[in-house]
Amino acid sequence: MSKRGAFIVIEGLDRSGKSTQAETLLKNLQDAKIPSKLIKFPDRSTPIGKLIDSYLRSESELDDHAIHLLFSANRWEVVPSIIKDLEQGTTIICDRYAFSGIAFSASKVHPPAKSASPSTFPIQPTPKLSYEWCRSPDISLPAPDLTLFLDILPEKAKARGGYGEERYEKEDVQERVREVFIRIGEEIESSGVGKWVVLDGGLEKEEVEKSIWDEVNPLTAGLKTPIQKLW
Ligand code: T5A
Ligand code: NA
Repeated sequence: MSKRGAFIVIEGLDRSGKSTQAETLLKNLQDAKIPSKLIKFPDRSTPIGKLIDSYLRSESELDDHAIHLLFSANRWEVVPSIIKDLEQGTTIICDRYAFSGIAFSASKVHPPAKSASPSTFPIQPTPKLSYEWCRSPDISLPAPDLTLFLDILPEKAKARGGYGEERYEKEDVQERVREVFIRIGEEIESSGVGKWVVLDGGLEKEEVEKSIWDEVNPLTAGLKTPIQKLW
């Protein structure tokens, strides 16, 4: 059996440098003559992606369940092409994946209830969608062989260009999102399906590039193992 390409996902908070690093990695793979391709979610170019784009820009409102399912459908519509490319030996770099889907949706909370007497205790916000519910539409998607999670403190991400323009780019949201990402990473690592690596996204671009290459390099020879499924 000939070798297949590796499925590499780059995840992280908003402005952690995912797109910058995904493009650099593509260039480095191409320079090394490794057949490779970059994809990104949400893919705003498809009919489903256009609905997502309008929602993210706050130009439209959608029920939380409905937008979550659209994000998932936007991944499922690309699955046949992901599998075909991997089987033909192309390595895929994927800028965000199902993990963003879970982290952002499971972080949505109800606004605090207006009580008659102000409480002296901090009230824990209640999630709108459970973690399990958020995970279910993405069950059986192709599993990444490697997920690189670019970790960054929300306050540091905020200082970078363009922050605050889209719906979820608020510090309290990003802090909850980061917590969910950490939980997902622990589950991936203990499931034995694919590898989850946390990298410091707060470093200089060139340093992050190097830490990514150290992780990706062992996969550039191609893989003989079958493509696995998420969870
Ligand atoms: N979402 C997504 C869901 O809710 N559900 C889902 O299922 C999915 C897939 C849009 C939103 O959708 C949500 C999550 C998001 O809130 P998007 O289209 O990926 O997702 O968002 P973008 O706006 O394209 O990307 P991000 O905001 O996440 O930014 P990146 O890609 O992490 O960061 P990047 O590379 O564009 O860099 C940002 C800025 O920082 C600089 C760059 O030059 C740029 O100006 N920078 C650095 N500066 C200093 N040091 C470094 N190391 C730097 N690296 C980059
Ligand atoms: Na991006």
